[in-house]
Amino acid sequence: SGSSQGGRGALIVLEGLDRSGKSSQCARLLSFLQGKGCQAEGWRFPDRGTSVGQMISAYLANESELDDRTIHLLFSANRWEKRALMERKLLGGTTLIVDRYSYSGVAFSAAKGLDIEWCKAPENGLIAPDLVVYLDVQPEKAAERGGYGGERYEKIEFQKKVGEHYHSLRDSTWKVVDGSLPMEVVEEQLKELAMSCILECQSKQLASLAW
Ligand code: FDM
Ligand code: MG
Repeated sequence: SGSSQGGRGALIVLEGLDRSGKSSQCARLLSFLQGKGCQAEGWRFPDRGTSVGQMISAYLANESELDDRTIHLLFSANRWEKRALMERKLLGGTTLIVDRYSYSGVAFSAAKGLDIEWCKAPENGLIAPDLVVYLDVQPEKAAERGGYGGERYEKIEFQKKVGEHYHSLRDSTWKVVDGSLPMEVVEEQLKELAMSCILECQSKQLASLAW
C-alpha cells in the first residue's frame, strides 16, 4: 500500500552542527507527519546498526584509530549499503526524515583538511534529497546546549570549520532555518517545508546526487 495520497515519498534531510537540534526536530516532524496519516520513517546516518556502522561508532568513541580517508569512505559506504532499501521505501510511498546525510559526510571530512572534491566523489549516485533543512546555530551556542557528549568532532574549533564547509555546500534543495529560535518556532517552519516538499514529490521523479 502506498501513501494515502499516492505517489512516492520524499527524502527529507536535516543537517547542522552537533547540538543544533536535529534529532529533536526529526522526532517532532516524524510524529507530526505520522499523526496526519502520512507514511513516514525516521532514519539517521551514521546508521550504527550495521557492521560498517559499528566500525564508525568505535571510531567516533575514540576506541579505534582510522586514516582520515578510510573513515570518510566508511561513512559513505554506510549510506551506500542503505541505498537500495531507501529507494524501495521512497518508491513505495514512504517519506524518510533523515538525520544527517552526504552533506555531513563532506563537511566533516573537509574540515579535517581533505580535498572537498575528493570528499564529494563517493557520494555521487546516492539518492538526491528532495529537501535539505540546515539548522543554523552558532558553534558557541550549540556548545552551550548541555555541552558535547565527548565523541570525536565535538569540539568548538572543529565545529566552526565544519560550519564553513556546510556553507559552501548550499544548493537549490537547501532551506536554512534559524536553529536558535524557540523549538516550537523551528518545528512550525519545518512542518511547512516538509508538507510542501511531500506534495511536490508526488509528481517528481527520484534523482541521484551528482556532485
Ligand atoms: N559524521 C556523520 C561524519 O563525519 N560523516 C558522515 O558522513 C556522517 C553521517 O559523525 F560528528 C559525523 C558527524 C558527527 C558524528 O553523528 C556522529 P551523530 O549525528 O552525532 O550520531
Ligand atoms: Mg553527535
